[in-house]
Amino acid sequence: MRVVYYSVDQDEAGWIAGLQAALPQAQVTLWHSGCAPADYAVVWKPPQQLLDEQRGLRALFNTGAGVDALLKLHLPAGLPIIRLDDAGMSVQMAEYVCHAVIRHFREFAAYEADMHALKWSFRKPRSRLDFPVGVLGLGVLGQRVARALAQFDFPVHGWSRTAKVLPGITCHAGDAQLDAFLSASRVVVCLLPLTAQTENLLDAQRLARLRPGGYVINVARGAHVVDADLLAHLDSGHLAGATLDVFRVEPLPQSHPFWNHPKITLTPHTSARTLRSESIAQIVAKMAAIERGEAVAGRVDTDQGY
Ligand code: OXD
Repeated sequence: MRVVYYSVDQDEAGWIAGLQAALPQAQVTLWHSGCAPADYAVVWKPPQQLLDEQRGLRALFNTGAGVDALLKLHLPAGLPIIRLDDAGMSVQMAEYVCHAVIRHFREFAAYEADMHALKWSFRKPRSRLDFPVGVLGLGVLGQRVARALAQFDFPVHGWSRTAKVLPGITCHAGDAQLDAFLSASRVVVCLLPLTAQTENLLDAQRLARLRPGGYVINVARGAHVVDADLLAHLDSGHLAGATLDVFRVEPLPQSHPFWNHPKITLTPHTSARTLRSESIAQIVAKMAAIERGEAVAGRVDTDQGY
């Protein structure tokens, strides 16, 4: 069995060594133009050329959570695209989002500023009932985040394309319930896949529906949020702040106004990193299942876009 690996920004040597150790019978190599035909490809943001040349693949594994970059390519009809399901990402996402919500709710940034000013002063406790959190996207990551927030007794709303029932979460579904979901939320957390339907979803009109003093957390893709509309709502005071991990252009250009905005906290697309050994174990188990002719979880529906 032959496996090719390609990534724009992961540690190639570590991945190839890890895959080779987990697949001693296979030949694992870095993909390059003209390399021998492989049975499986393990990739992150591959070039079109890889797909054009590797016509005999039995499946292609995406080593990140989102498949939007992959689905922009011309994919051979019928090629199974398999994404990671969880592989240690959902707990990281839950940590990141709970940290951002709690940092805002408990005003920890202000307490840190007070500490630097040697100031001993209390802020009035706020009621978490006034901080309903809405999670946009209830896939593996969104469900874990929603459950984690509910553990802290925040009222949690969830929104997904198709209806879901999740204990302790008020679930909304479809376009018809999006406005009700946004109006019920003060904090909105974006965990949606990026598709033609979800691009620019958080625009001026939808952000206006959040409760006054709203807060935006984007850990999905930069293109879900209309940058200028977010800035306008932060500047008007309708929104109290935003924590952003993802951007339309990454790395975020130094001239972008998000960098210096007093109400924005940002991180460099790090909310849930691909964990190499967990991911390799999952990919290798799925390859073995495919070899046995079994169906595997995490197959991407290329028409839906996730
Ligand atoms: C992603 C990832 O899809 O980092 O954004 O896995």
